[in-house]
Amino acid sequence: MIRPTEDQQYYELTSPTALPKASGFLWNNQMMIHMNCRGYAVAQFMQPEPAKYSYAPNLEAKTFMQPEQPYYAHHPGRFLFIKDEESGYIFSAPYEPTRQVPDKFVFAAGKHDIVWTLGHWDLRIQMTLTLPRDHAAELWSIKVTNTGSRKRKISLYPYFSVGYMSWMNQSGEYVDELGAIVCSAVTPYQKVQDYPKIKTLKDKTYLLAEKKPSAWEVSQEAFEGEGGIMRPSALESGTLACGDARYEMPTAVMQYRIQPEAGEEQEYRFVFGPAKDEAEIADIRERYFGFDGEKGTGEGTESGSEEHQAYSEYGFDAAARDYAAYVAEGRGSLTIDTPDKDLDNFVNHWLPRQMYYHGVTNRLSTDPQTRNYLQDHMGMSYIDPRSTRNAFLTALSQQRPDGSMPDGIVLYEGAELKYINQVPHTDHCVWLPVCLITYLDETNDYALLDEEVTYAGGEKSGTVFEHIDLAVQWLIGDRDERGLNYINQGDWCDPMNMVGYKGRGVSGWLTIATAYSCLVWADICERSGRSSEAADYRQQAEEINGAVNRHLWDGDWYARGITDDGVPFGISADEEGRIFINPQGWSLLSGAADEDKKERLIRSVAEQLESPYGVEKLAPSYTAMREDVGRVTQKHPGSAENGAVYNHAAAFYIYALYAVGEKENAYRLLRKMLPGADEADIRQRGQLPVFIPNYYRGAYRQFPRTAGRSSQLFNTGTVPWVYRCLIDGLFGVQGTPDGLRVSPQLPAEWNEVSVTRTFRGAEFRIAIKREDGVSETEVYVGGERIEGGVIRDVAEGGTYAVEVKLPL
Ligand code: CEZ
Repeated sequence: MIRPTEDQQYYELTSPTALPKASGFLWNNQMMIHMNCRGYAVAQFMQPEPAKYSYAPNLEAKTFMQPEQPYYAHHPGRFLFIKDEESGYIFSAPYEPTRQVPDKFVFAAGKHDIVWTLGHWDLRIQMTLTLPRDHAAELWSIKVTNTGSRKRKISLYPYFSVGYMSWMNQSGEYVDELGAIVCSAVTPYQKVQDYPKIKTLKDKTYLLAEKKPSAWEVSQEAFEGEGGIMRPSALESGTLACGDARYEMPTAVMQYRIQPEAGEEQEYRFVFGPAKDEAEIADIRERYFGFDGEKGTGEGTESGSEEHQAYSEYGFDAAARDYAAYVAEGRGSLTIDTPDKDLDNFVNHWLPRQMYYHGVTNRLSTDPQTRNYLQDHMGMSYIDPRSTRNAFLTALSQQRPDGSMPDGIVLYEGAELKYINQVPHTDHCVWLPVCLITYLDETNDYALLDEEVTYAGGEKSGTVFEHIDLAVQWLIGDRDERGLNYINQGDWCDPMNMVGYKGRGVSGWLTIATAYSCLVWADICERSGRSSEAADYRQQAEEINGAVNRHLWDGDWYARGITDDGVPFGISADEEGRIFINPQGWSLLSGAADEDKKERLIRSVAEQLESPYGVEKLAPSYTAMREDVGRVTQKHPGSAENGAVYNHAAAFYIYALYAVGEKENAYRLLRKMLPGADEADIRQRGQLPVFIPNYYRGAYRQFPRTAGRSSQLFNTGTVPWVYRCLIDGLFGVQGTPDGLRVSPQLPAEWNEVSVTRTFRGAEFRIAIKREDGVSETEVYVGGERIEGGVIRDVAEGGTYAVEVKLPL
């Protein structure tokens, strides 16, 4: 049902119905497209605010990317209707909207393209989607082969949904000179002040065809007629009516009537996307198809001269190759070969790709949440550390002079803080030291600390060191008389908005995270020659940990917080929301939990939060609003922050387990982030292992039927943390100021592993093996034992053969 291809470049799904929501995604720095296996699509592009060019069939709400979005009959999609002219039989590729199950179906989610291969009615259909590197457009190739033994008479109808573009103005027509269907709209607005922005928007949606079609239809209603989208009436007649749309909902459908001989293959190529005006569409035509529509006349294969054809292949194919190169630039710094092939595949191919997506697109937001921005760029430390460096400088230039961080980082002039960024959260400063350490581990670029940056407002300025120092001081200072951090309207858990909105409630997790921030910052101080500051911060962490243990330890685990009214929650006395994952894992990092507490809380987590799909964020999930906790309790039980296996939080916990050497627990939970290996698990999650979703449904003990179901949302802070779990924990190949520290924490079931780690311009080929007679980890380079396991003086361009021996 699902399998990676041999070259590991694709994950294939061989049924359109087994995992109906399975999907892949592609992006470039202007856009993102989420492609479902059945042909549905969600695409957005940045101008610079996110916008659409293929819309829902009704007025759509603008929001950030949401989990578990439903598909429906008229959902935006990219389809090919096929009609056998002799029998009248109609089906569609890849599967929707007609839902005829083909004899053969392969959906291949790739790194730089998405490919469907179908066999049905003696026809082989291959649809391939890729993107250009540098602008918002979809590049489609559709190949149709007559696999039967006789000549056929068929019609092909590529159908690209345009949808409800605007209530002010929408229309569409076929423009012969462009060889394109061009749909036009005016983005709705009302304020005169908005006009200067509105007039610059790309309000056209075009479907540009390399080969001139025999006919077309641009009115959605005319196309569907009484048959509806599953059996459009317009397909009944010999040719489409060549209609237009005049303040009618547009669509983009073309028709190619062809008569392929036995064995003959025909290829059709299209560009679909947004444009400002027809001149831009003409440019795009020139760029990909290399000749204008006028010369490209003639039907089907006769279109264009040989010469033009060759040129056009170059433009289109070169763009596809260029995009493949772009995606390949996002390779990570770790290649593994372990007994667990599914993990290898994910880590070597898909995990760095998902991190790269975050680092390049900022989740298609012009004001990413501060914590997301910092964590997404933490991931970029492993891919393109220069961009991490720039991200830190950008974020710090928006820090307030009192040390606090804003709720979002504005990436474009004039962009505004939207959605959740208008709600005050108190955790943003935590992520400065916590994410910076990864960048420093990778690069050793401690010189960054000396860069001078102004604060918001532009009056005050200070070094990066001073900025972050002030941020840590701000966290330390934002505590109550008990020494616990105020939560205001949220912390990492952004819908936890009513614990402390009256100004008194505190966050247990945030207090623990403040202690951990102090420890991390102390390490950075130490390594940059500031030993006395380091000692102070360690002292500070100890003091905060003391407060944590005094006020938040509940006997077997830590409480999540104390409300405005002084009520502790996330404790054994609570019927719902009795235990939360975040305080537990972070207390291992901050050192609050001693041996005894560590054992107790790990046991409690395993008993109350662990499910077959990973560790849940809280349990039991709230089934009713708790007005002293907030909006999080109103989310459906088992969804999102209300007790899902929220992978971001699960990754923190796994990271913490590695930090304290709990390698078996850590690996077991890490493995649960991926679907499989058995078929029942794959069906239950409903997702291909080409990304980690932001959550799998939780509330396993309350609602087992839905537990495990993937949110299908690939925007998540999980991925850089999983990478850190692998680098710092499982494979133990973490950077230090002196070099590369090699200290793997393999699960007992693994005897042999090999790892290639690129690090500071060098390559380390590391062979790890369990051996008889070995009592502790032994690291060798060129046959020589390395004391302490730190390989020093890493030479740029060097290759190191490393041997690691582990006890049996
Ligand atoms: O957003 C994420 C945030 O982007 O939720 C995380 C938080 O740490 C991330 O920064 C945990 O709360 O407003 C809402 O209710 C949203 O649902 C967000 O909580 C959530 C989105 O689901 C992510 O797309």
